[in-house]
Amino acid sequence: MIKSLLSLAASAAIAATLAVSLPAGAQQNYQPEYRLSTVLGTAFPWGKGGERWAELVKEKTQGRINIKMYPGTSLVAGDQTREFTAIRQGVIDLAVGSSINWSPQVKELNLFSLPFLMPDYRAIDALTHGEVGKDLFSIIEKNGVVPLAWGENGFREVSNSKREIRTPADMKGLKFRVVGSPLFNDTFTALGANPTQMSWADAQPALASGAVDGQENPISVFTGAKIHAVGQKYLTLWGYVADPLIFVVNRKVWESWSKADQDAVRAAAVQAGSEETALARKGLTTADNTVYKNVEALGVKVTHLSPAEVDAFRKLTRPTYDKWSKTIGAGLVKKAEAAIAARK
Ligand code: X2X
Repeated sequence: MIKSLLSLAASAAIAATLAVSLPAGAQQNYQPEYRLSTVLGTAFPWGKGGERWAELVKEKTQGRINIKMYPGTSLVAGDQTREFTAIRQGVIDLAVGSSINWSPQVKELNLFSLPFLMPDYRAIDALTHGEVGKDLFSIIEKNGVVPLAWGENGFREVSNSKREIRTPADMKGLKFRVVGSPLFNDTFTALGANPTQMSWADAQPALASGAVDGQENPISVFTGAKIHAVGQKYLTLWGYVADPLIFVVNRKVWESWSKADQDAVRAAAVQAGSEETALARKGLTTADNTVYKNVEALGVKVTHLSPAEVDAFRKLTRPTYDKWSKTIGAGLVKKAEAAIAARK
């Protein structure tokens, strides 16, 4: 009797110690670690954004939520077009992902890949920070994933190893690595080029070996991955599409957190997203164009197109725009066009 009372007291003491050693407010169903997926690591604004989100979450939840980042989409073996499904299924707990990589599952996200829809940064902001952004978040939510904030990969510029691109004719026959949304195949085919889809993990060796002649990515990716060093000597600034990044959480994980912690994770995502966007745009504006200068200093020929030159590309890709508008939804595309026309 005394013995069992003693052991009862002992286990109560152990329980009390355990409760004390848990951080304030932590619930038993919190995991010791949450897995955050990104494509790019900390050599790029994208990975820095993920790292910053994790850091801010830790701070704002007093360590209750501990996030580890897995760049290289390593949680899905580099297959970035499977990332969204993995978040939905809980293989991934959180992600900072590109609209392009998730568009095979969320077809409305193809909006940002419509060629020449967004002429400048204000146009991107008019979409992501307006009604269109809200609509897209509710679509993502309906797909079983909780969206919290926007970030940015950037305007995607075209590079290659063969020759300067000034007109669509210059692209004829060139082999380009394109990302995993079929819309990109259509766009490059319409321009007379030879597109081939592959993951970012496969793209780098393909560029290095010359299996492909060119690629398209934001300049921060071009410089971060140092692809000038594998012969990408020509870079044309045509700004034909831009991909925002979206900060999201798996729904079950989200629902396992207290309201206060949900608010903290959301506030951290908004802050990390806006810092990341600023970083992605740094040096790429008329006020500060140091990035272009730095790329030229690497021996890359940087070609700026005039509005008339851009029009030639726009004209040839218009049928692709129209075809994909139907897939995205004519109503959403109209709303986006109106928001861009009215941008401040
Ligand atoms: O694969 C790409 O080109 C990248 C890194 O930009 C994306 O993940 C969309």
